[in-house]
Amino acid sequence: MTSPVTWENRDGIALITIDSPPVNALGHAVRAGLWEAVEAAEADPAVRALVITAAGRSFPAGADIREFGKPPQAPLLPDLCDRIEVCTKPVIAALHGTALGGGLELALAAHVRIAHAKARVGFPEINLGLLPGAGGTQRAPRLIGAEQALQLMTGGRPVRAADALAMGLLDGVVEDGLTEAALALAADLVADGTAPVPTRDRTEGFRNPQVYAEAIAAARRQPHPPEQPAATRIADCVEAALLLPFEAGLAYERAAFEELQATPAARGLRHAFLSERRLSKTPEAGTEARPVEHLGVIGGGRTGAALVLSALSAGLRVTLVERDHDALIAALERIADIHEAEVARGRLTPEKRDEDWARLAGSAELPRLAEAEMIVEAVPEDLGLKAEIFSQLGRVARPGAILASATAALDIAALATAAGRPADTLAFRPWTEIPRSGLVELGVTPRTGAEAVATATALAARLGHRAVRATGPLLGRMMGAWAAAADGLLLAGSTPLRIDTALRGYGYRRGRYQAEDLIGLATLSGLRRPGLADGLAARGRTGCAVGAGWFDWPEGTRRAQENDEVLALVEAERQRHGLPSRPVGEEEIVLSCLLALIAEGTRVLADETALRPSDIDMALMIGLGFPRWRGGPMLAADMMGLLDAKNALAALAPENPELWTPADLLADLLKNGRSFEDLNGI
Ligand code: 3H9
Repeated sequence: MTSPVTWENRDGIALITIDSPPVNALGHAVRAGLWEAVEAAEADPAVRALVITAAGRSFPAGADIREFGKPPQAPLLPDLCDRIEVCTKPVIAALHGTALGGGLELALAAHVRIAHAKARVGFPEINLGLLPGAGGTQRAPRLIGAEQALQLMTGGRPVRAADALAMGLLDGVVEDGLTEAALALAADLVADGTAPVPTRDRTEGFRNPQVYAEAIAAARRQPHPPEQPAATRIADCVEAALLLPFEAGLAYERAAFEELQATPAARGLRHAFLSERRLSKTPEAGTEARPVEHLGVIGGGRTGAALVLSALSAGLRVTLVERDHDALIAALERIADIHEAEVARGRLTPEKRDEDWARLAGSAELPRLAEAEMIVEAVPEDLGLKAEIFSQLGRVARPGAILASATAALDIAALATAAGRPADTLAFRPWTEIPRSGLVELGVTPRTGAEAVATATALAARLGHRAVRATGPLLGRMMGAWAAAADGLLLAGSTPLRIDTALRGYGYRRGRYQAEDLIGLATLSGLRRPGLADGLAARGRTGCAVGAGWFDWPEGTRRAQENDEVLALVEAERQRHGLPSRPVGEEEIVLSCLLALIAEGTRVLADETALRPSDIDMALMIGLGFPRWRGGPMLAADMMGLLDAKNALAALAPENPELWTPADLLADLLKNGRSFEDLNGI
């Protein structure tokens, strides 16, 4: 097998090139190749200095995340960095693209660093629940002190090359000709004859120990949310850089890295990173999208208005169609109000608002959509109404226009038939329940064409959303199960407040009752518990976000009476069903809601609604606010152990078999010793 690392002698300088697309991650083959290249170049008497560079879009963007959790293979990255640092000939790192994490650590182990002006460097490990584990916590503070090192490592955001140069992390920045500049620098160093100082022996960052110690203390005082378990250990390691000899500091960092790597949060965050990228690996990936510059939206309610706004914001022309003149005026006013509120908050300039508004047209006539390249229908969930709209669209839309429905629940195949354009019809459902959630569910039928999926995926990305491909309602089903479990706990004796508090304690962005108003509560509950649904629906929309005010959310209002009203309703339901009230603990709340998601997840997989478990996890993380650091319900099932999950579900099944019985897939996985993770592919 050819190595992803090659080197050549360029006038006495070894030019070492890493070539491992897409981002030159420091996987085993790259590490082994680099080690060999450094050994060979150092041993070669014709070589006076070394330049490490990378082909393609970037200097290494970090360690290879896909290797984490697997047995490590030598040479390990920290050892490779040490090897580079002790090289007896000067080593220059030439950085471009995104030199992140282990990539930056590799550069820090070199003796000199030069970067392209457009390069960005940083330590994003904290976003994976980790800390820089290849010497970064020991070398960076030696160059730039504790305050800036901590900012880079606990903030996780990369900085521009110019900023890195200003702080002393880099030694030079060039606008052009990076490799030539690095080779020239190497030649100068050789000519100069003075041996470069390895980073381990640099002390600029330790100049003021008191300032250094204050920065550590300040970092320790910061609140550390559970999704960032590494923050305190980063402060410990940066402190160790000052207090311990270099080798001991490295050992301290290594132990902290390994400890963090084994935490469930690191596993969850790693899973989230990979799952997010896996979303785009669909059967239609690689198909060219049709251009969409003009979007038609039918229905200016909550979903429709949100779509119009995000499409305008992305620079598209939009035609909004409503059923009549009055409805159109109301919808346009709704959009204008949101625009004005954005301007008042300073999130939109008046000029941009005017530009957006100029690209918006409104009409009460469907034929006005004849020029639109994609049309999204977002009217209420009524199959008859939607089928009528799609049949009209089949007649008026231009050939090749993508016809989409924002339906969360209905049969898209029936709409495709009504339109008479099955290859161009699909569901395009933006999930707007969580503000700025950024998820679009694409519902495809066996007859949906690849170009339609590619076009809808591209539009979702342009609107700033991730697209999850499904063959039917995915998130709606998952949320229905989650809500039904919570409603069951309500009837068993809990309260909206206790349930929401427990769910938020687990890490959900919102509780079940914060996320829904009473109508939503009734609708979702109606999937499984008509009694409660009817009771709540009869009261109508008496209060917004039942539990919201309890948490002092800005958009919520605390109206004790409304909550009392809900409690009274629940009590009446309890009595009607002859259910005793019992204490329900936080753990039970969290576990029940999770198990309901797991059970529904097995069904969603078994009937092939979702492509893979990690798509379900991602949909829940983005769309429902499931805690990212817990990795989603299907990973949670793997972590809890599938046998335990199956037994816990079996214990609940008699209460509501429809909700708690998993698909046979769960038993099959158990029988074959497999996990949900095994179904994710690469
Ligand atoms: C670390 O370094 C630990 C060390 O301190 C200590 C070790 C001992 N590994 O995001 P994109 C893939 S921890 C493997 O779509 P973009 C990604 O999966 C690491 N693969 O592109 C995707 O693959 P595919 C610290 C990686 O332009 C492709 O590259 N580093 C890695 O929007 C394109 O990715 C980080 O946390 C990786 N490290 O963004 C950086 N990185 O084509 C994580 C990317 O098969 N990476 N891939 O779907 C990023 O932030 C972004 O990917 C980056 C590019 C900004 C680089």
